[in-house]
Amino acid sequence: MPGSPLVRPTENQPSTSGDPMVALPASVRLETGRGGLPVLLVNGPAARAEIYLHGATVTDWTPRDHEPVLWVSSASRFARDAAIRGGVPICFPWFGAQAGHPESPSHGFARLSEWALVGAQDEGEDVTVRLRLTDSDANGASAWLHRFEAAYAIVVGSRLSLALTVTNRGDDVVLFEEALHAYLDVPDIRAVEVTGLEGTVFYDSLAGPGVGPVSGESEPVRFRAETDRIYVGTRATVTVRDIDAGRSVLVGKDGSETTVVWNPWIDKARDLPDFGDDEWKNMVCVEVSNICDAAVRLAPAGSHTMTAIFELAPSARTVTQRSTPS
Ligand code: TA6
Repeated sequence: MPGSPLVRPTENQPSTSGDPMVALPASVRLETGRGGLPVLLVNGPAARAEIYLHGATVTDWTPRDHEPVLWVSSASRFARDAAIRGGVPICFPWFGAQAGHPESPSHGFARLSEWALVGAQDEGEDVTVRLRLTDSDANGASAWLHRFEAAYAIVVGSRLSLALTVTNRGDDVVLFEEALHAYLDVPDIRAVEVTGLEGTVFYDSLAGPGVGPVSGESEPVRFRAETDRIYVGTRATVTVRDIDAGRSVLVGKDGSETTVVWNPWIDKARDLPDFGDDEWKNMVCVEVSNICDAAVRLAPAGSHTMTAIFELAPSARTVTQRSTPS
């Protein structure tokens, strides 16, 4: 794109395509963000977004005329040795603790690694940003001795689409878990209900390891205490409905068999150093994922794509509508 600013794919490594620089459209700027971390600021016709190369973490998605959809803790660290507490961190190649490796970082190394910027372009109302992580770039990949490439396509528009494609670059079969650990902003968790998982079997992570699955509930998920559930065998779109604010966020997906729902409530929020004590009221995590029995098995040269699609339900009131009493 003639005249487009050229930037280095990552701070410390040229891109493997041999093209040392990446052309950015006018809708995308590479800036120095919080903690001095490189951040992409996307300002498209239909929405704005903020994407840290650190962990390929999308920390803001705000459709035009609407409030931000993603939540970030005011106590989050922005540092190379920490995951960002909020937005959409990527859990890969394991979820939670790594089996047999208690010393390994929770939720894997992808959210702690510097992803390379591969490209960005305008496509009508949408802006697409492409990032990549390989075993040679990843921080702490020594805990997982497999050669891989993870490609991440972020489409910013009236919908936010996040597609994670993992390719096995090695000679052995690999097994991995993945989750797009999305933190959604809600005015009050006690007025939120999550629908789309009724009747779906789930593991209650608070029940501890080795406890079997719980049969599905007929009601929407409502929050009255710490909630940490892994819904299995579900491809359903989930709706996060805020009854008071009259806003619903739909979380659609593809290539995903599990959905995690999490709110830390009071005590866990207080225990987490990078989470404000009262912030449990204002977020809910809905995580498009492949974990537990749904871990992905890839043959050499095999690829798998998991996609999460976020959109506001048509009934969502715009900023102006919310400020004008009906
Ligand atoms: O996704 C839910 C969960 O696995 C919870 O168990 C809770 O630990 C949360 O993730 C946060 O994990 P983190 O490693 O980011 O503190």
